Amino acid sequence: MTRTLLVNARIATMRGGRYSIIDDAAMRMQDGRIEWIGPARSLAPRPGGGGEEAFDAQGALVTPGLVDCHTHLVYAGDRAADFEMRLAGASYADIARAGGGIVSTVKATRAASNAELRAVSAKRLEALMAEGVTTVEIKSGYGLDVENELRCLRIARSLAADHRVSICTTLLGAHALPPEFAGRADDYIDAVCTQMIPRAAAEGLASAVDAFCETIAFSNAQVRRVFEAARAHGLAVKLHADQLSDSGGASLAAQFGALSADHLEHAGEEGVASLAAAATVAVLLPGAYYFLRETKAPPVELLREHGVPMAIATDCNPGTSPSTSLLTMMNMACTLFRLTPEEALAGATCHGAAALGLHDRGTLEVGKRADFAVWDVESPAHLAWQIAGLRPSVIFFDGKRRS
Ligand code: DI6
Ligand code: FE
Repeated sequence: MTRTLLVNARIATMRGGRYSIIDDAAMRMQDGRIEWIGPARSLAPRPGGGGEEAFDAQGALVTPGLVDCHTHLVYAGDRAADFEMRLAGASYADIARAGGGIVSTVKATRAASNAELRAVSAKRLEALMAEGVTTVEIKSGYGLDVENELRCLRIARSLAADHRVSICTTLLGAHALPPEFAGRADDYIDAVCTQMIPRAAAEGLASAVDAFCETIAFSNAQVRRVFEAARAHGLAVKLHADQLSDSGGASLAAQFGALSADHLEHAGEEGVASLAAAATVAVLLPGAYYFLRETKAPPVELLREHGVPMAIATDCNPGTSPSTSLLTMMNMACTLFRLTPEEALAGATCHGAAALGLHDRGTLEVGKRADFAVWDVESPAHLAWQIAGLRPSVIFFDGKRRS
């Protein structure tokens, strides 16, 4: 049995997604769960006595462990050449014709050995963890055939064996059309629905299914089929929705009770209202917006008005958001999307957890997981203010000190 008592902390519980501080707070933990939290002056002696290890936060800010609820971090190769071409004025289509784009990452990923793919993925995961991330979602989507999609999910899951972090996996078979199915998108969707989803479900490799709903990816009708198959196999759904155009993605996600609708730059009021009605989380991905030099920001004001929770994530992927810094995404959510630092913190904790359907974390409350980060800063504004360089001084995962 592990018993720990955190004292002398300024705790931002993030309860209900709201920011408020308990000054001079204490938090008692047992076996990875929070047993008691509140002002130190109200702390009663442990019932029945018994020792506990004390950790003195020395007045530092304590937040829930960060949750990165949208990453594609299992991939091989890089896209630096695409980046240079785009800087020189090439379009997405030019890049694809020159052998770049998503298909080049699929090629590199398929060619990588398990050990190689695991090693590069572990590095990205470790970079996220160093900034206080204690839960990460990892999507497949660069295998694009049954065996490679399942392989990427297996590698993602295996990372939890030697990293002290929670990993949640999502099957994104409907990410792009693999070259061998050129001109046969419906046949590929058949393979996703009749092979990938059933196998991922049967082998317990994914807890959710995602798709890229876009003119350059899959249509609403195709996504609907994917979601129906997910539902039939008891898997939750999420959607890359309205990133490049308003294609009704937000409404489609809501219709299926999706955990989250992600990107949403082009979502309109109808889509936002449907997200609110379905209690679907909006996941904002400012890294992709920045990297693609988009000019249309997601409808943050409408999301606020309709009370849709806004999560923030890295979207870590080689093509549109090659980042492993959730803190930088918090900065960008503030500078580019005009979130407040408190909203950004809620987005990287409480709402990030909700976007994964995980209700045992993301806030610091009795009964929740004792995953938290200790920061030598004053306020959420200090967390979101810096562009790179900030690290928590201490991270606890599952009630135990990780650093
Ligand atoms: N939306 C994106 O921005 C990325 N995937 C997606 O569904 C692009 C991924 C890539 O270009 O490799
Ligand atoms: Fe993505």
